[in-house]
Amino acid sequence: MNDQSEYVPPKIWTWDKENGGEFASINRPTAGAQSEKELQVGKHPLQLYSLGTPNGVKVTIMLEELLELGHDGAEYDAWLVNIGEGDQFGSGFVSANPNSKIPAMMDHTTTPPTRIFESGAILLYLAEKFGAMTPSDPARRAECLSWLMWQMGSAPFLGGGFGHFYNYAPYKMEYPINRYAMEVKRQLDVLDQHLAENNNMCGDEYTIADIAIWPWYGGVILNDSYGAAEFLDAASYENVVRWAHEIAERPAVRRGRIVNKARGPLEEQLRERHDASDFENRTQDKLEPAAE
Ligand SMILES: N[C@@H](CCC(=O)N[C@@H](CS)C(=O)NCC(=O)O)C(=O)O
Repeated sequence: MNDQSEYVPPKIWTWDKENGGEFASINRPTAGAQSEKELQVGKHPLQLYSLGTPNGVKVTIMLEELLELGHDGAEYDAWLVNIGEGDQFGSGFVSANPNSKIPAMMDHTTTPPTRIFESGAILLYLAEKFGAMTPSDPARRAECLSWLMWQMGSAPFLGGGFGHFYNYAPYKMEYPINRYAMEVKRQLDVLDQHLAENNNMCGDEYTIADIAIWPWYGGVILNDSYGAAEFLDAASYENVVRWAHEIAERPAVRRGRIVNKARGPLEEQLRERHDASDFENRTQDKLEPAAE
């Protein structure tokens, strides 16, 4: 296929299973459960069903930060949802998230258990439940929630737009890569100008806004996502670079970012987490090669 040839849309779109790309086998134009599969439930009040992607690690970082602050009620079981194998379409997962995307969480301290899906909603739910990681002053809280929602609205252009066409599409196309590179660089400049005046996204305080934004934009800056740091001239966003490195060094971030991770170096994978000691007890020889 030639990216210069013009696509003439048919009168009615139909699903072409052969459209290629890394996620071709799991993407489909319908919603709902495709198989019967109950969710596993562990011993802790919070049950997380996720994968160590940028959306997934927002929640595991948040939970590890809460535990670091001494909120024992934030103990959690993190179950691996292998989206490459279609786990997100199992009946149990769909009842936790009708949108069939990780992360999804169940809070078993309520009767019946409360389901929460969408990573931004999970961050906010946890912040409110524990009274942490979000300012209480109304003006500062408004700023924090504004940046949280900025992330939810902006990252699809980075992941679904730029990341998809730069890294996952079956072949490289100039038009979408150009369009999304332009938008991602604009977003990085938004962050860079803001972080020139602020230590973190909401002033000095480290909040759920930082936790939401870091996995996506820190991932690009630290070259963890798409191998695009050079292409996007990530080093030129000096304030984002400073912020990304500072957050990467936080103990809770170092733990949270490896939970439910099933790709990359084996020493950076803790596929499931059921106890705080799992981090120490993790040994490389216990891990099998990553299932892609
Ligand atoms: N807006 C959602 C996005 C979640 C999302 O896109 N999750 C991806 C992995 S990062 C997923 O589960 N994809 C599986 C699929 O599309 O079938 C959130 O922030 O929670």
